[in-house]
Amino acid sequence: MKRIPELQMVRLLILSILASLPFLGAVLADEAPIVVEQNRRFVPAAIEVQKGDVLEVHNEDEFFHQIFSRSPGMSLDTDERAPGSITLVDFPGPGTFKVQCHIHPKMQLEVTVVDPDAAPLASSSPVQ
Ligand SMILES: [Cu+2]
Repeated sequence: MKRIPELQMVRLLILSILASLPFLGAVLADEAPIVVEQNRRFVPAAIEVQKGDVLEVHNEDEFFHQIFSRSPGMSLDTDERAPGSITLVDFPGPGTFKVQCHIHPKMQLEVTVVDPDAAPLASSSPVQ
């Protein structure tokens, strides 16, 4: 009989963890930009991320992909990545970076890294 309250505590704990999952998912989704590999394409093919963001690349195909970049400042050249794998990609700073797959040369991803703290461009002020 002593075990019943403990069991209820465990159930309550599990329920409260489950209840917080949708919120947690929303927070994670908000913070991590995601590109998926689908039908030998990056979706989306172009994405804008903020400086310091880590891009998640999800292999949702049923075959292997690989990612590399020869853009200046980038050091990205992964092993072949199995279906279902998630790869995290860092960028060196603001700029535009091209990401490709050596298995499927037509796969192209363009990542634009912006610095939200950078001063606005002079051209955005009204012309007189
Ligand atoms: Cu590929």
